[in-house]
Amino acid sequence: DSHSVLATLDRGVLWLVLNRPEKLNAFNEDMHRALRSQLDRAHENAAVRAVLLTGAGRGFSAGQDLGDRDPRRGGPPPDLGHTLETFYNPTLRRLRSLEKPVICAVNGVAAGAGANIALACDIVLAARSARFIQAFSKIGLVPDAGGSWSLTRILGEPRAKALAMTAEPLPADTAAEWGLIWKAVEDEALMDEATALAERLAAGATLGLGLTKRLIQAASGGSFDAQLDLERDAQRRAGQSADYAEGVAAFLEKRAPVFRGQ
Ligand code: T3D
Repeated sequence: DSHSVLATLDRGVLWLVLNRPEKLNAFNEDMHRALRSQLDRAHENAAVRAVLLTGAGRGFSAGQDLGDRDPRRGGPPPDLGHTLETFYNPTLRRLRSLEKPVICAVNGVAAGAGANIALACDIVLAARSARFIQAFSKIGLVPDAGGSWSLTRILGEPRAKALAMTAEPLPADTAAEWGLIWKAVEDEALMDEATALAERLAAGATLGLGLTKRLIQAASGGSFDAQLDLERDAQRRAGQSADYAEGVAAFLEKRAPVFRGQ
């Protein structure tokens, strides 16, 4: 088993900790495989009702491990289109398509693909000392791991271009002010807040939360009219779930609902 991603299932929350702290959790192939297989497990295992992604040590992730891209070793330049298609893109697609809440606790610097993997999660909390860096331009690359999409969708072209072209670090507070993340919290409070949030969501009506994620992601690509149809279809499914029946019964009985994720 790989140690580059630590995984624990606790109270319905699958904790995934990127674990190459001496490299600021930079991605090598082993870490990619480990993260991907844990996300597949999150998809397949009904006992997983939320995912909490964070990093070990002082950083969240410094993106691609550049030690694996050393041009001084000789040989032809790497085919980065191939590495994206093989390693990064399946993980990004899995994060977005997973019909369960994915919370990201950005515990420190998030650079390059590390920043954009965080931004692809559903709810992002960041330690006040964390920074988001679109580091790509410093080494002649373009934003990947979904960054050109998420930065532009969320921030608009002016800020997206400036961040991507300058690679200036964006402090967590500014990221929150700009709506790039959910909130910045005191460093010491980050893990407690993220855990409480993940556990709350893991105790929620999982089917409804998964459909909510799908609807919101579909919204920016479609028309109001098409979105009404998607809402109708999703609500039809949610309305047949046991958790919905429990939610309404609990409301009428003036008690807290007990959701089972079904
Ligand atoms: O290749 C493909 O498949 C295409 C996909 C590309 C996706 C990408 O992510 S490209 C962008 C890659 N990432 C970067 O360019 C960021 C590089 N790192 C940095 O700029 C800085 O490390 C940070 C700003 C993130 C943090 O700075 P600082 O001063 O807090 O830490 P540091 O001293 O630079 O780093 C600590 C250690 O981690 C250091 O090792 P050492 O000297 O103690 O042995 C450093 O070399 C190592 N490290 C940091 N980032 C990476 C890394 N090692 C390998 N790859 C890294 N990306």
